[in-house]
Amino acid sequence: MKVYQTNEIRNIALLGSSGSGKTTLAEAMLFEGGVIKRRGTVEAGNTVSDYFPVEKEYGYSVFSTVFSVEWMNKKLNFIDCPGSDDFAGNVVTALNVTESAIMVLNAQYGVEVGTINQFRYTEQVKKPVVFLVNHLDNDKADYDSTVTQLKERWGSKAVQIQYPVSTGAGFNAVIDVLKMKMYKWKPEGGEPEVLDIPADQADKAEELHNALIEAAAEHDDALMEKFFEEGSLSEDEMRNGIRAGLISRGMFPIFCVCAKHDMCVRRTMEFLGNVAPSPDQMPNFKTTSGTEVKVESSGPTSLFFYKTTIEPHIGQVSYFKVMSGKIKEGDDLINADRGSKERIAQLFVVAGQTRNTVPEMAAGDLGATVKLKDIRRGNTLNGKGGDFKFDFIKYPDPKYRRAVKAVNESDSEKMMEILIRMHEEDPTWMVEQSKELKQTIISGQGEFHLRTLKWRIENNDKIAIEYFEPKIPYRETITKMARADYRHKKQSGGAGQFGEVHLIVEPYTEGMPAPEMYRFNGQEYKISVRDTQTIELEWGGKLVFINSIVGGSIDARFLPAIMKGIMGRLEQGPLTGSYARDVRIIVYDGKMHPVDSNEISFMLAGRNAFSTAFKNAGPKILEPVYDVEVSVPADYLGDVMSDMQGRRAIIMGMESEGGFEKLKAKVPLKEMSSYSTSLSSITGGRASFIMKFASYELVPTDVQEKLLKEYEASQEEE
Ligand SMILES: Nc1nc2c(ncn2[C@@H]2O[C@H](COP(=O)(O)OP(=O)(O)O)[C@@H](O)[C@H]2O)c(=O)[nH]1
Ligand SMILES: [Mg+2]
Repeated sequence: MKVYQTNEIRNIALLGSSGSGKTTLAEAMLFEGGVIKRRGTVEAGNTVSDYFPVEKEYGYSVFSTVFSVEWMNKKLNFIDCPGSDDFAGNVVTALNVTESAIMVLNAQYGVEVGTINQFRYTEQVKKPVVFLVNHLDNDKADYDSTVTQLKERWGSKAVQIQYPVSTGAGFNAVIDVLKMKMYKWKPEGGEPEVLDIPADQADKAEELHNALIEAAAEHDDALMEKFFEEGSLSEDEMRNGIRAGLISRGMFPIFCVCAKHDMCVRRTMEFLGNVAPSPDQMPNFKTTSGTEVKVESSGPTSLFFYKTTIEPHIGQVSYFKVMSGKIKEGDDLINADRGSKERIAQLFVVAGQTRNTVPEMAAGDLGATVKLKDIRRGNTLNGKGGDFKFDFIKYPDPKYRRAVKAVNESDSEKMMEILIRMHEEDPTWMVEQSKELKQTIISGQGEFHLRTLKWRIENNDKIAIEYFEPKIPYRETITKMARADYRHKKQSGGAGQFGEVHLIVEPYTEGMPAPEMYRFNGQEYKISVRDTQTIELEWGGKLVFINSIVGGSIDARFLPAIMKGIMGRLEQGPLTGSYARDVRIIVYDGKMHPVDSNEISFMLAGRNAFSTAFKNAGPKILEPVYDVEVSVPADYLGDVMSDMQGRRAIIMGMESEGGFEKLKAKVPLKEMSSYSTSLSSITGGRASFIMKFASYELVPTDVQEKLLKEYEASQEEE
């Protein structure tokens, strides 16, 4: 392959709901580009894009696949992304290293929740979107309703550039109102016949052509002026206006295609080559230090590694974008994140798992290399004069978690290694060895996402693992003040132990006044604050520890031990062994023994005095509550609402948007355990949700009682 310059490159993410036809389209483009001699099919499991065993097993794309096609002197780099929201991490990555996105739609279903989800990701990174309506040969295809749904949601920004003469089994022609030509295909697709628009289509084509001219003129003042003066624009001027509209996201062109029969695929690639923005036509990237980096080959060499995979027989393949400068085979670079030196022994243009070497790549290009010594996804490698570091990809928050363990204890370490490696491959697979829950927790985007991980570990690495319900990171706190004292006394053969602590506990609230006087059972306790320590607890919330000892009843050297005892009890709360938080403690009195008092005595006395006081202070369990947002087609709203109400949800609001309802609620994490599965069964996979930690809230009394019983039972088992 020749070396393409920045303005000859187009980087495009292939998006769209599962089954909309992205992988089939990729296959047709690779075929038309001469990269493959025969088109495979998803059904036969022999496509270029779905080459991972798990993808063949499921018949879905699970990982994004990079491939390049040369078309009309342009280099089109595509990233075919999985459609399921469970694999959103791949979509977010692809959108960050490409300049525009094709959103494939299935003409049978129109705008799906998958379409909306993936469109949301394009909004987050402000990338141009071209709508491509596929499956036009399907008898249930409804192009007009699809266009109506697009306009309902995106208004006049959704502009038709093409429409099919007919849909269903007879589909073989498209009217293109940019070119003002009809494209017609033989059953085998491929090269079209380019014909004049037939008379019976002339009015409709003219109307859409004028609408397109007007839309194109809108995005460029000079074109607008020309349009007002002359009432029309040339084809090239329309292209420039459309490109400006794409880049500003003021215009989302609508195209037609039948990927399965390879119809209108060439025209789509032509449009991308002619109109989609090249890397240097989009806003500059920012480094972690805020420096703006222009995508130009005259700049210092800098590669950003956005993806790594382990491939059979070759090991790690590392995918990069040339952020600045040029890269040549044999170049030595420095890893800005890890400091290590790397030689780029080979440069590859990839198509799935096939790789072809190229001598050089220009700024903006997408390439791959192998056998790097010390690379991680997200690293930047710089040549001389380059000291850039990039970290611009923001991954979606996890929304499904499971505890995991190896079926055979002896595999645990290996399992951990693999899980960390998998996180390297898909950053939305997050693994954490939770000290608090004493579990290894995997979190991801959904049940399917974690099931895929399990499949890979069991089939590729031959390690059996099992998932189970993860514990909930509850918290404990108090709701009123209480006083307690505790004497720790031990007389055993050797040294004795003695320590007595008197303390008051009360709920901590930000900005509460310094303590002065307390009254318990009619007795007054005057407080004279000698020292206050405010500790931000690593698990959230605060501890305020006040020394109000007078008359030396406890020597100051024992206060750290008392604090240590209390911290130990905060780490393992008195109610259910969960972290306790937001407590103010005033140690106001105590007793010592000249010989037997020591640190351990006061640690234990402090710990137990605190426990007792805590239990008398209206102790409550707090649970993590999440803000949940569900996007659901209007006709499923009722079912989703009642299901939500069964999850102790507080509905916070609702918004309607183009036939979809956005439901906002606050829901305890406990109730969200397998929400992705339930939601998908309630709505037939036509809804989706996002969730974000909001706050800790008191659990209802019945839930508290249940948790206390469960904890007691678990203690008896131990
Ligand atoms: N009839 C018809 N089927 C198609 C078309 N494009 C894709 N398909 C089928 O739709 C299914 C999903 O296609 P796939 O490319 O995997 O979709 P993806 O999930 O978006 O990658 C497969 O069975 C394809 O054969 C098309 O234009 N017409
Ligand atoms: Mg696919």
